[in-house]
Amino acid sequence: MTTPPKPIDIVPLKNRPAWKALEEHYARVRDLQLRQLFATDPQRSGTFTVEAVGLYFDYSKHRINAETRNLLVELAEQSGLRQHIDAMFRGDKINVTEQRSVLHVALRAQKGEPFFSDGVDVVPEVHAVLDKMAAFAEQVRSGAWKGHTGKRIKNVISIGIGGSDLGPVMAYEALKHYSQRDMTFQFVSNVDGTDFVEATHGLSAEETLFIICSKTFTTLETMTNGRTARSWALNQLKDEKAVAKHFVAVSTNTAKVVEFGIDSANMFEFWDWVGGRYSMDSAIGLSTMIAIGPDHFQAMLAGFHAMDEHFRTAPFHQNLPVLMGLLAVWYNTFFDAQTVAVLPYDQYLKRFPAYLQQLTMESNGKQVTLDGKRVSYQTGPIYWGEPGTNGQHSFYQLIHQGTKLIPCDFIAFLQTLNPVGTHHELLLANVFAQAEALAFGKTPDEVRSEGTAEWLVPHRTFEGNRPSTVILAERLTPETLGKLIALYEHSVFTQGTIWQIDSFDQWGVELGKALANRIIPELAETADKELTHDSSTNALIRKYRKLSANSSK
Ligand code: G6Q
Repeated sequence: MTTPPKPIDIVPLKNRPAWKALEEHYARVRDLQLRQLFATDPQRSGTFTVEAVGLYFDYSKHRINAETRNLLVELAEQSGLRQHIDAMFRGDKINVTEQRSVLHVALRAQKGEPFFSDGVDVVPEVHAVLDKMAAFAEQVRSGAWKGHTGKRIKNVISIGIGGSDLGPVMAYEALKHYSQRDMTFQFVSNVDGTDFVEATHGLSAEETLFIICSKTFTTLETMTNGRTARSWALNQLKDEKAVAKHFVAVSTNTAKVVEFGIDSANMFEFWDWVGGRYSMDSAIGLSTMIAIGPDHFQAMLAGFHAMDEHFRTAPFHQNLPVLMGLLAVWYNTFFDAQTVAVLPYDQYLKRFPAYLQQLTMESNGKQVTLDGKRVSYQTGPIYWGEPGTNGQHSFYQLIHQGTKLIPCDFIAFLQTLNPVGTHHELLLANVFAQAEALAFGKTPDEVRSEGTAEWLVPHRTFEGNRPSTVILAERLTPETLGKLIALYEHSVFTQGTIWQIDSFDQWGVELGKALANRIIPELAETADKELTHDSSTNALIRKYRKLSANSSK
């Protein structure tokens, strides 16, 4: 593309009246104490809790008052959020730097509900691929799909990286309870050969199906792992024809899939209007569908869709993704909080924070606005986290008593999928207690009243006033998972819209890839060949050459 796209007609962030009002407001409310806010308003919990789409979203333990919320909502309006949402759903090319529509919402559209990209309704294609996935998934699950030697498939290995991996891994772990237990599911992403070797350890190629997931089908890691998988399988099966029964592909690039040796009949398509990190509910989720079955997959899509509709239609002050996004802006941009901790109190969600790291940080880790100007405010916060209660015995110390402000998202389910003794009550008591402890802390006088020696009082005091959201759902189901993911997707969208950045490109991953491609042949060259990097990089390459020369002697 040689000409830049039309400039976006939005007032720069710091010139919006609501922004200016928020700056003044922040100076007045930054020292508000949650203890006091709750003490003076017995209704506070109700005022700052929204129940929608089956989620209970309690944001009362945030350092805000009603005016803060109103100003943040005004900021969203003045940032063109309403128009931007409409533009996304309309299929406008809101991924400005790549000139693409952003239509992951179409992946979960119902039959007959149209979504357009370049004037074409994409929903019939989406459903055609979903049907093809369902037929294939059923064949594999039932054993009707046989491997080259006639044995049924017991092991599925999904090969991909980034957006073509993190979603499927997370979803498999999250929905393991619903998965077909006589099959194994593995995910290989890292170009480190260990990933492949460990995933295939002890497996028989006769019973193994590889799904090569790559939007471009050119990604170094995936192609390398894909080729290794091919050799591994053919080494055991000794017949090129076996590829047809043991390899399928998910991609937008038919030519490259065929070049790799996979029949286009065994390819599941998706489209360039689906961003990698927004693709887990496209054919990239084929492993998820094989694991949990087409009906559960459909239920997950229905969950996504319910949240999409809520985001599209609910007034902003009751709109869960909008509220979540506005709170992220409030802390990140005004309080200068650098991170958000995501703390799911459910072991099945152990990969959820890792998944969200890509979704949030690849989307909003940007330093220029849509028109290429350097931002003069903080953008994307760092997202991180671990499942509860494990984190309590490790990094929570810093959240409670450290010098940094870390807003937390607690996620919990009222019913467990695995009722064992009193485990679930203990789990829930802990999540509720953590949010309470963070918000209200423990004053020096309270510590003293317990008989603590004076010298220990400062160490045992909890300042409190540490903000958190508590998100509750009834049960972890495929549908709930879809809702939770879409909640974060649209929260990211809300933040990106306010900061006026492109949440859908990822130019920041390019430089490292290009430099690695330059270094790959240099590592293999003879020890004395001239290197033209900086002195540090040159020394690292020489160190490798020397060591690999010694080890090959
Ligand atoms: C996500 C990114 C990135 C991408 C991977 C894999 O939004 O675009 O993480 O998903 O680089 O790319 P391929 O699917 O093309 O192999």
